[in-house]
Amino acid sequence: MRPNTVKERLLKGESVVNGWLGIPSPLSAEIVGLAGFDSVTVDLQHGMIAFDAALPMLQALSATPTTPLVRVPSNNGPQIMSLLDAGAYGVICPMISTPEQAASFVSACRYPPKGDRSFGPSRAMLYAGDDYYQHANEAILTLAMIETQQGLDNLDEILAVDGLDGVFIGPNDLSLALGQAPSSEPKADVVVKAIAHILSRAQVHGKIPGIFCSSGEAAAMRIGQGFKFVVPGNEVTHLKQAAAHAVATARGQGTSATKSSGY
Ligand code: 3PY
Ligand code: MG
Repeated sequence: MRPNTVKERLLKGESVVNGWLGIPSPLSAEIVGLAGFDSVTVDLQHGMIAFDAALPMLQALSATPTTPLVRVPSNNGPQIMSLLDAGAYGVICPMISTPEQAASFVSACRYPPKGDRSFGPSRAMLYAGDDYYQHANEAILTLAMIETQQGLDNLDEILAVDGLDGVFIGPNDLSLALGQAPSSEPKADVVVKAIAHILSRAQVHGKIPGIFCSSGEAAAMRIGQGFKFVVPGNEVTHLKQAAAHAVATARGQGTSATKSSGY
């Protein structure tokens, strides 16, 4: 099977930088896939992307050196399995609030006896190779999003779920859950403390700590704190910022640094 180099590096304790796609375009996927990211996530939750658009994006990512991941819209087994069949090498699942939800998510990503994933990896085998089935259970990366109060309350039990590789913080939803305005770079004490708590509990459990960020600077800061899977904003933000900067520069108005929630 084509190795999942991102999962291998994460398991060795290395940090990886992940790109994020919200525009339903194989061309965008190819451009971002060639930009140097270790992995790239096709976002079917908040990106404008459904399965029919995600499939050619995963194909476009295959033409690049990056590892293809997806964020699913919800903890829905059949949907998770379809995206794995389409060749995703890892799944980020939003709004995981209980260990039962985490276990059900992991189960959808693992063939029996480890889970209840149904067999039919038609495109995954084209990308991965004919021995996909023998290695998929170990190779597929599973990241549960912690972004609810209940997820925080049940953090240790979620982190103890067998087969879950790591947790991924959604700072916008986490801020909302803690009574604050959504932000990819939260400053409120209660959110800053919650993020530090999730990081340290993930480290104690030996699970990968990941977090969504809004910029390269913010992602570098998170790596400095100990996060291993970081997202320096999505391509929508990058396009918006580069376009606004080009217009402002053309008009001699200097840089217009736009504040962004990361989307
Ligand atoms: C959040 O910030 O809530 C996210 O889900 C980021 O992707
Ligand atoms: Mg979220």
